[in-house]
Amino acid sequence: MKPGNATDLFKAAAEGNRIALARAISAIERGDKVGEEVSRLAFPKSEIGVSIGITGSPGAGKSTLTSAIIDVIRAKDEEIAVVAIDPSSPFTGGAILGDRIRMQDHALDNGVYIRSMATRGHLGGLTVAVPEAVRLLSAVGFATTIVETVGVGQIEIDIVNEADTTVVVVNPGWGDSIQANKAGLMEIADVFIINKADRVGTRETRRDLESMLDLSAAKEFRPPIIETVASEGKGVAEAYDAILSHRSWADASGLTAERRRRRRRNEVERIIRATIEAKVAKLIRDGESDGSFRKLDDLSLDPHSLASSMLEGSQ
Ligand SMILES: Nc1nc2c(ncn2[C@@H]2O[C@H](COP(=O)(O)OP(=O)(O)OP(=O)(O)O)[C@@H](O)[C@H]2O)c(=O)[nH]1
Ligand SMILES: [Mg+2]
Repeated sequence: MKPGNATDLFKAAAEGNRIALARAISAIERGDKVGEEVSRLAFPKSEIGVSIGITGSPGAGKSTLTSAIIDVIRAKDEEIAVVAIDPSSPFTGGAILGDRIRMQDHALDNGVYIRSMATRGHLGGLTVAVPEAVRLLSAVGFATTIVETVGVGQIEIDIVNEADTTVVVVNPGWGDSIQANKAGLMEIADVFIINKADRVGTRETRRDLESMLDLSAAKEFRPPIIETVASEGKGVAEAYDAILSHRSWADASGLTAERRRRRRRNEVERIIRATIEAKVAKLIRDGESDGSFRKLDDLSLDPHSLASSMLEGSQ
């Protein structure tokens, strides 16, 4: 296998070569030509597997829950992939190591593939790279891919909302569900999980969620609320059943097909946006280096005229 050859890389990854898979995802992450080619090869088989998005506030227990769901899936002898989104902000950066340690339970299991992804490098960042990586994982044979991300920003919410089923994890205690609501997580949930249900306040949190659901625009599918103690594996089988029930309903009602249709279009839009943004950045850099902006500074040329001439020059 020659590194850098997308066809060989994809073929090896599809045959179960994990090193090839890791390299292919790195190429996607960088957003280079090899990454694009790998994505193109993966595309026809990119919707065989299903995706589950898991989000919630920092420390809600998403990784612990993911790890417990892996146990449930492995008990059925199915393979599973996990994409953990490394938030590059220092605020949550410290949690990455924790994730790795928790996930290490599965490190020696070849039926489990865990990958962190970060924003670095890619044109369009995670919003372009993550869906491509999820497609690749499906194409190389993973029936299920979980995408774990902290629900702190619009980018993370966009990513997780494009999964076939979106799980929002909240904790007991006054405030967490309200925070989740403010962050826009209520609207995207297909399944709610109250994790750390061993703590006080579980009943109140359930009541909060129920009343928020009552108030929100009636959805065709009312998200179920499942209580878990992920650190002890309690309630996790029920949580996974709720995910499967949502999926059956979504498949039958046409929601899955509709979401995937929207996701494909969003991907095109993001790629176009990222490409145009890169061109804008280049025009500005060139304008600085070739002195075009000086005319602006001595007020001899107005911004409209300068922008027009720079755009014309780039044609
Ligand atoms: N009491 C209790 N603690 C839990 C439970 N589930 C997870 N924890 C603990 O909560 C802490 C955070 O768990 P993580 O799984 O890292 O949470 P996370 O949501 O992935 O965190 P970030 O990725 O940093 O946002 C850890 O110390 C876990 O052991 C639970 O059900 N009950
Ligand atoms: Mg985590």
